Amino acid sequence: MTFDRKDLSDEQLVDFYRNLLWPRMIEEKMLVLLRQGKISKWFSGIGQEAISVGVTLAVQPDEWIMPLHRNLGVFTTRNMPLNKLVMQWQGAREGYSKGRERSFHFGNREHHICGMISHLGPQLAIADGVALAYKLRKEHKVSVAFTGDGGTSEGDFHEALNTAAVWDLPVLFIIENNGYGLSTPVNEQYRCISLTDKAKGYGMEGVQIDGNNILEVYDTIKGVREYCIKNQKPYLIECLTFRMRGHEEASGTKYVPPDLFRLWEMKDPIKNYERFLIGAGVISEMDVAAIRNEFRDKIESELAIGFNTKPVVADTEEELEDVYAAPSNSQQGGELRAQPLLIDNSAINSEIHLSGLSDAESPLRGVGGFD
Ligand SMILES: Cc1ncc(C[n+]2csc(CCOP(=O)(O)OP(=O)(O)O)c2C)c(N)n1
Repeated sequence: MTFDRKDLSDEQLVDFYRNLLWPRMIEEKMLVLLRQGKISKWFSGIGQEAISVGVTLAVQPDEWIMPLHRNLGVFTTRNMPLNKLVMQWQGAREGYSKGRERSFHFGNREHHICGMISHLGPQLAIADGVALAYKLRKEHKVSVAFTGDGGTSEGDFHEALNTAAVWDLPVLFIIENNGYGLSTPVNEQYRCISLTDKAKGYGMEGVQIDGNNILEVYDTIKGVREYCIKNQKPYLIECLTFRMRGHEEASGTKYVPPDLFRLWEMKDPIKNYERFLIGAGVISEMDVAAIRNEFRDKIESELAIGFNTKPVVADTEEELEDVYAAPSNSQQGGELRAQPLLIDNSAINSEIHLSGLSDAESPLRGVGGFD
């Protein structure tokens, strides 16, 4: 694996290393806790961290990311405290979604992370919506959506990429091609040579990169982000990697040929990057040991806080309060019911000028309206 540091300072390279190692060490601890029966379910991103971490480092902290079930590195690189993540995973009230979801099906507005939708595709269209909002507000931003190789076979993938291409939306579509969609290998998933071939079909640019090389991920995403903002266009990035554990911990890996694990173990994103940093004299073996010790201690102290919560007692009234918006003044004291959302379409349509279509022909006709 070849690392090209370009103009990154030593401090940045070490910062990348810390960001990369942190989710790996958290996950290693989670696997132990799982076997001790202290947590119930875990989707592992071990071996794929360079993608989550590299992408998150390369975009702005206030740009929305739509992650999936293996993207712990997105959450940690956005500096979500581990103790609160543990509370979330335990279904505690003190977590991010008041005990309503566990696992990675949650988001957080403050960190600009959208909760994953389990159906493996809808987050892609949401990224379109966010990018449309950036476009209409003339904000120089991109939205980012993750999908797996399996997710690319969903109808949602087609709809989201086609819409982004036709509406010229600045979206980064990141495919983590990790060889398997549950037990389905990629040769049973698609017939194109590379998933970036699909980009051509939508009339957008695409690139395939080594998803285990953090500097390649970072540099590519930084460049592509600028392209998307400047040209107001989407981009498809296929990151090659491998799923080093089972689909989820309970399901095993019997269907994966052992040679593949041996091959990809040699391409481990952390070991390779660590070797590069030591070889380049950026860090020493002693520095590595010190960082690992620091993280080990931090994980223990954060877990102690994270596990120290009481079980949730459901309160129906409070649950309903989070379902409906607060009633307006005119409704006070009256019956609470859903109100239609009225948006002035003409303002949207005239601002976006999609392909020079008239308002009546515009694909945005009807956004928020009733026709
Ligand atoms: C519509 C739908 N079908 C099936 C599932 C069950 N499921 C969850 S993750 C997954 C595998 C997805 O594979 P891929 O997109 O390659 O992502 P990976 O798990 O490899 O990261 C499946 C089949 C689901 N959540 N939604």
